[in-house]
Amino acid sequence: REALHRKLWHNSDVQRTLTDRTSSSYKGSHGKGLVIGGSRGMAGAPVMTTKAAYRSGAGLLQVAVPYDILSLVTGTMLEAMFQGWSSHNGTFSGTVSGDLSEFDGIAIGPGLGREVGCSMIVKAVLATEVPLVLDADALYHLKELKDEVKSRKSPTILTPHPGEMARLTGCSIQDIQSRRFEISRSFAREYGVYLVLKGPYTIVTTPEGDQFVNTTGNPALAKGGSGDVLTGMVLAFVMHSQSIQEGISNAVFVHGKSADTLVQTAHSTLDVLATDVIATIPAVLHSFL
Ligand code: NPW
Ligand code: AMP
Ligand code: MG
Repeated sequence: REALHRKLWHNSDVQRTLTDRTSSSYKGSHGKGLVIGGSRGMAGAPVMTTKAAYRSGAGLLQVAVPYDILSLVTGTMLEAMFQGWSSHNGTFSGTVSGDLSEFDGIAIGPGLGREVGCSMIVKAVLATEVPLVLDADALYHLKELKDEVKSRKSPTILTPHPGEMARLTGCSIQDIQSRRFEISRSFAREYGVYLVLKGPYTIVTTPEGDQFVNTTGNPALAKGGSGDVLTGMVLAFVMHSQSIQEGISNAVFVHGKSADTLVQTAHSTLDVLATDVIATIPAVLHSFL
């Protein structure tokens, strides 16, 4: 029988693998990232993703949102560069139709919406040879893009919650919850992706089927926006880490540890906002670096 590699990811693993900047750093050496998402009514999601990515070490971030929310989101964050895109009848224009290979990483999905035009953007992004984080509505569009996922040569990271995992696999949510390790492993191997199955004890599975189980987090994270924050953290950590798995596991750990820190200090599990989690990333990182 094939040996199963399964490990808990602890504080000591983060301490061992998290690397600081060097004195010769410049903004381009820590990751030029692109966040694609947002739609009418879900303008906040890509902004939270981007803020979380900047708080997690990204060097330079661009955000691509539909033109109709561009003016709304531009004022929400001074450090990021915003770009617009539009999609009509299956074609799209704007940043996302240009050369995406200049980026060190792309995160797509938070607040993106489910319009057909958005699936064209997901398809275009899958075709670029850049590490990619697919979350939220990008996962919805993957239903029709399975071959494009399988044929990618750069790292592909999927961050589904159990509902999204059920949609991706055609299993019920109950099935997913009762066979989390097994379903994650067969999916990651079949599609050649890093699979982050979220929830308490989030499991990170590599394309080879190795599994790393997170040891932080609490029910304060069961609130709108938590996943959008995690997506930005995964993007940033992957861009500045030596190993994709270490980057993902560290992002998941710090995300959960931020929520743990909040409830151990000034909050209850009832009142934590996703933006509070972003604001607590610095304290957690400070404990390691
Ligand atoms: P139910 O019905 O709740 O019991 P979707 P989404 C299930 C954006 N956001 N365990 C759930 O079950 C996101 O970025 C924007 C078990 C339901 O069936 C996306 O673009 C925000 N089941 C978009 O909203 C803040 C679970 O999955 C289905 C589960 C839609 O994302 C909020 C729901 O999944 C939000 O992040 C669990 N742990 N979790 C903003 N401020 O702009 C979920 N389910 O249909 O993919 O919807 O996750 O809400
Ligand atoms: P999303 O559903 O996409 O917003 O993602 C929710 C995020 O919060 C994921 O990172 C989950 O692992 C985390 N989360 C949600 N509920 C809990 C919980 N009860 N305990 C620990 N983490 C949770
Ligand atoms: Mg989500």
